[in-house]
Amino acid sequence: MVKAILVLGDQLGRDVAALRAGDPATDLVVMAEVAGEAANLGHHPKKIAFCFAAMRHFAEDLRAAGWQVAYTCYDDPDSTGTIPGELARRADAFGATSCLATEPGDWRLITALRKAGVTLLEDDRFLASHKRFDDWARGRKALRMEYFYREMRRATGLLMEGDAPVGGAWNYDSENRKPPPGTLFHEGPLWFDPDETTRAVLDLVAARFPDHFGRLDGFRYATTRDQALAALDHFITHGLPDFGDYQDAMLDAEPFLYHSLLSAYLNAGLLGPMEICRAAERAYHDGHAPLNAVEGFIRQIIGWREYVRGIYFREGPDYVTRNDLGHTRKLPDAFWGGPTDMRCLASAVAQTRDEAYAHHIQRLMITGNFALLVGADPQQVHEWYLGVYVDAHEWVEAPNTIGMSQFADGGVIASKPYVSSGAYINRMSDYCGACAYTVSRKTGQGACPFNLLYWHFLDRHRERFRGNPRMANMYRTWDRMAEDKRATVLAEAQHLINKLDAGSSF
Ligand code: FAD
Ligand code: DLZ
Ligand code: SF4
Repeated sequence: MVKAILVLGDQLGRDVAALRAGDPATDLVVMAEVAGEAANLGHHPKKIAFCFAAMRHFAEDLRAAGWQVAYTCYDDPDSTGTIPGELARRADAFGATSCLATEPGDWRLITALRKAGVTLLEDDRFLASHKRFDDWARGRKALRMEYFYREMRRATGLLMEGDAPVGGAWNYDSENRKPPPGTLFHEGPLWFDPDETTRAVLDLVAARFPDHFGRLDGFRYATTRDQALAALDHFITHGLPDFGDYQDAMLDAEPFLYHSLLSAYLNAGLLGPMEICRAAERAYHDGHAPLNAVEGFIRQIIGWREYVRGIYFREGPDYVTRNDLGHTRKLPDAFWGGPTDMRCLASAVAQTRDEAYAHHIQRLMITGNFALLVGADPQQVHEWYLGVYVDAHEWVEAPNTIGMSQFADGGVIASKPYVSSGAYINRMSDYCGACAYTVSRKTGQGACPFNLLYWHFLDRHRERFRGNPRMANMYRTWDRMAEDKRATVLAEAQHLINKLDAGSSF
C-alpha cells in the first residue's frame, strides 16, 4: 500500500507519528503552504514567515533523509488552497492508496481530515497521551494543574529523588516572581540572520499578506532544528539562572527579559519537551542554575503545557465558543495598534506587533486582564491571540485564552478570574512611570483605568462569583468602600466603557 503522509507546519520533526509509520522507499510526504491555514485568520506576518520558512527547511531535511516530498508553495497555481485538498491532489497524482496524518492540534482540521477519510495517528510528541490525561481527570471535582504536574514529575523522573521531589518541595514559586531587576545581565535570546530560503519566504509574505497586523521586518527567529538547538543552549547558559526570579517581571524596553522564547520552536516540532527539560535539569545538577529557576521552568513545560493540551482535547470542539460571563464587547482598537494613553497596554501591543511575541504575564495581566475587565467578546480575544503570536496554535492558545485569561470556560482551568488593578502592574513593571495615568489614583482626573475597571468587573459579576471563596476578600474590600466612592468608581469606569462603545479610546 502506497501512502501519502501529511506533515503540517507544526509537525516538523522526523519522529512524528505519521512519518514513523511510513516508508521513505515507497511513500510520499505531502507538505503545503495554503491560504486555508495562513489567510483564514489575520496571522502575524512573522508567524507566517516562521511557519513557511521552517516548513521549507524541514522539507529539505526530509529529502536529504531519502523521502520524496511533494511541497506546495503558497503561490502554486495548481494549489487547492486547503490542507485536505492538497493531500488529496498529491495522493492522487502519486497513486497513493491511503492518506495518513499525525493528529492536528485543532478540532477544525481534525474534523476536515477525518471527513476526507484520512487516518489520524495520535500525536505522541507530548508526555501525556489523551488517555493518560483523561485517566487523571476522571472523577476529579476540579482539574488543578498542580496535581497534574506532580504526576508528570513522577512519570518523567524530572527533578526527582526516588518518589520525592528534589529539594523536598514540588514548587518553588514562593522564591520566584520578584519585581523587575534594576540591571539586566542577560544579553537576550539568540537570533539568526535569515538564509536564502527564509529570505524567499520573507519576500512572499511581504507580497501576499501586506494587510495583516504586525511587522515583518527584523525577522530573526530560528527556522531549523540546529538553530533551535543553539537557541536552547543559549537560554540554558544565559537566561535560565535568572528565569525564576524575574518570570513575572515586565520592562518597557526589555521585551524578552529572561524568558526562553522556545515556545515557537517547541510547538512547531523543532524541539521536544523532554530534551528541553533534561537540559534544564542538567543545568541544576551542574550547579549552573538554581532550583527555583529550573523547577519553575520545567513546570511550565511538563505542567502547564501538557495540562492545557489535555483540557483542550478533553473539553471538545465547542470549547473555543464558550462565554461563561456573557461578554460581547468588540475587541478595543488598541489591540490593533489604535491609540491609547495606557502605557502598559500600548507597550504590550507594540511589542506584539513588532516581535509576534509577548511573555506570559504581558499576555495574562496586561492584554488579557484589560480585555476581561472591559468585557470583550472571548471569541474575538481568542482569535487575536491565535493570530498575533508566533507560538500560537489552538490546542495551547485556546485554553490559555478562553480558560485561564478570560474565564469564559466557567472555571475549568482557573479557580478565579485573573484580574488586577493597577497596583499589581506597577509592582511588576516599570510601565506606570511613563504613563499618562497615575497608578496611585483611584478616581478622578488621571486615575489609572485598571483601578476603575477592576471594580466595575467585580461589581457587575457579583452574582456569578458569589460563593467563590477565593474572591471573598476582593468583595469584602469593595464592600468596605464608602458608598459614594463606589458610585464614583462605577460611574467613571462606565464612562471609559462608553468611550470604547463609541469607538473612541482612552
Ligand atoms: P517561557 O516563559 O520561557 O516558558 C517556558 C516554556 O513553558 C514556554 O516556551 C512554553 O512552552 C511553556 N509554557 C509556559 N507557560 C505556558 C502556558 N500557560 N501554557 C502552555 N505552555 C506554557 N503559549 C503558547 O505556546 N502558545 C500560545 O498560543 C499561547 N497563548 C497564550 C495566550 C494567553 C492569553 C496566555 C495568558 C498565555 C498563552 N501562552 C501560550 C502561554 C505562555 O504565555 C507562552 O507559552 C510563553 O509566553 C512563551 O514564551 P517563552 O517561550 O519565552 O516562555
Ligand atoms: C500556523 C500555520 C500557518 C500560518 N500556515 C500553515 C500552512 O500553510 N500549512 C500548514 O501545514 N500549516 C500551517 N500552519 C500550522 C497549522 O495551522 C496547524 O498545523 C494547525 O492549525 C494544527 O495546529
Ligand atoms: Fe497601566 Fe495604569 Fe500603570 Fe498606566 S498607570 S501603565 S494604565 S497600570
